[in-house]
Amino acid sequence: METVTKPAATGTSAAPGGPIAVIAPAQDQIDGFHLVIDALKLNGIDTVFGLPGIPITDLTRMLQAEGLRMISFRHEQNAGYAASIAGYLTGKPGICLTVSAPGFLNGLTALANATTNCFPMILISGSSEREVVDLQQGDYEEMDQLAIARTLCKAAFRVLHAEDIGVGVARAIRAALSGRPGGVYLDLPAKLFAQSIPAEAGRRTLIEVVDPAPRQIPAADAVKRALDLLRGAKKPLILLGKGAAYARADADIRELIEKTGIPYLPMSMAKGLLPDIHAQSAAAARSYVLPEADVVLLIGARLNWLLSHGKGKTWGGKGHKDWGSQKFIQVDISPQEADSNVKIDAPVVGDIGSCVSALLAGIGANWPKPPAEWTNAIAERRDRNIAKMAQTLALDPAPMNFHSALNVVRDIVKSNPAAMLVNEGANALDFTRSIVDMYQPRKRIDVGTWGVMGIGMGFCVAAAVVTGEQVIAIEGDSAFGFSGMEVETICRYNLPVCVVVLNNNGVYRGTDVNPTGGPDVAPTVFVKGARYDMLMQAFGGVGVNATTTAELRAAMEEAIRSRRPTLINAVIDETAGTESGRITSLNPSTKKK
Ligand code: FYN
Ligand code: ADP
Repeated sequence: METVTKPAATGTSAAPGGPIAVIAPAQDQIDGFHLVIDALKLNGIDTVFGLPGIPITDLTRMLQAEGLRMISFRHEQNAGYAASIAGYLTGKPGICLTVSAPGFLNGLTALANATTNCFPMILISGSSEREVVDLQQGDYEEMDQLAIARTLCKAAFRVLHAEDIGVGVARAIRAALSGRPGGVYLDLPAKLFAQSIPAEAGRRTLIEVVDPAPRQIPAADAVKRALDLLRGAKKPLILLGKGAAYARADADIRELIEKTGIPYLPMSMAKGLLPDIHAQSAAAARSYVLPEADVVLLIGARLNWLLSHGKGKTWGGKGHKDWGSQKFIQVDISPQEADSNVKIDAPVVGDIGSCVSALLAGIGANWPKPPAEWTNAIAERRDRNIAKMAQTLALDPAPMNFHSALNVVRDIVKSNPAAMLVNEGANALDFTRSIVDMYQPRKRIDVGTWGVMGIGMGFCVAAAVVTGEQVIAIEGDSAFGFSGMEVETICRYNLPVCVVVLNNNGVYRGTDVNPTGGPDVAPTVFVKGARYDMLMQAFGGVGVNATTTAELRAAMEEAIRSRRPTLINAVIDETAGTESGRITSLNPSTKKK
């Protein structure tokens, strides 16, 4: 196929201030720009998150000109987080488009986080020409991005020739979605965009990926082994992870839980798969059910740090490394996940939809309910915890603390169950997770497996763009700072986002002092009485300073009624909160606090 490497004057031209005119290649030719765009469109991609600059600015213009939503951010990391959660929420790979080298690196954190969380995402970055990079001749933003990306994501590809763009995009989509979803890097050197090839031949090189996430049917004997173990359990427990939420097998998962009568524990992003107020939820008896359960069915949840690696005191083990007496059944699409930390007695490998329907088929009608001693003991512990929390929530101290402020959020989410909830911070995260009940699947999106700070505003933009739903973001004041500038992006696209910054003047809280007595504040302390609400006003959004629960409630209700970009600076008692929230123990210290 004859490739025109000399740029055939494709691209854009702009009289200053005039509309951008996209110069399409000669009628019978198609250029790299449009092959990339057509390949994405052919595969149902309608939105790209990114940040214009060399060598992709024209591509961002052409994407918009060709009818895709090109959502531009102020920092690539936020565009990457947006793409990753868009992938989780839509089941289609989220696309993040960046410039080369520093832009690519800024997007890389989000790509690695997507891979860690099993979110399908493709980071597409422009890059320097191969021959210059390989000779390290100091090109503009020279970097071997493919080699670097490979270490941090599920797969990485580079396209050098226009006729390979179709295959490149197809490979990236299939890698991001098939099996365990994850992050993929697609490297597009600058010269590729201006290449043009005969249009008809070019279009024939494009691939519409067929069945990118093929069902993976579990082996019948694996299902039987799992059911035999579960049937014999005296204290069975079902643990739902975000893999179960991602799998979109909501009805089957609910039927499995309700038909068996087995108590369940949702991990943070699985909250809402069944309403948190469900009678079989053991969320409020967590530290009772984990060590007590005798058979645990993990559905799309890994026995990683969030589950104390399946061992230690959390699971009734004597010492830190001692296993408890549980037997584990693990439903996961990744065959390598089983035995990652402790023995899995019944691995069920396949996609969760197929696995749960196979388990349901095996359960049939007369499945023996768990012994009442077990379910009553859980109910007793849960009700005690709920009563204790209700007492605390009923208090309305001045200034507000996490409980009183989040009691307002709890009511607002209850009356707006379809709203998306974005959540990050330390105390702001841990208190919200246990205080704010969720009622629908895939509504709570948070820091996930890495406990990463900075997902906030990127997640807000993506959630609003791909769901159209109202978005409520509960942010610690430190966490908000990582992506705060994107409130301009939220205003620019006039997105229905209500951000609540729980402002206690610092990282964790605002009470640390400089032990030397010197002028510098302590490392964890911020400007006292900062007004984050004024940041939103700066870009035409609504900013409210709330010092009482009544002001907070009124501001949130107005934000949701108006669907206007809103930031509420909720002034929290600076002594409220603990170091690192509920994971203080992860801080190394010579003597345990
Ligand atoms: C939970 N609980 C409740 C409720 N829900 N009580 C009453 N009502 C309700 N609705 C109880 C629950 O039974 C626990 O009490 C307690 O509240 C805490 O529950 P949680 O939060 O689910 O469980 P826990 O023990 O904190 O779980 C450990 C963890 C979690 C590591 C999974 O802390 C977590 O996900 N942390 C993420 C931390 C993170 O990533 N931070 C960002 C980085 S911070 P008991 O059963 O009595 O124990 C940077 O520095
Ligand atoms: P959590 O943090 O909520 O406990 P994790 O992210 O640790 O959840 O675990 C998610 C697990 O779900 C991963 O091991 C992943 O392989 C698995 N998973 C994701 N999607 C699917 C799916 N469609 N079918 C089966 N397993 C899945």
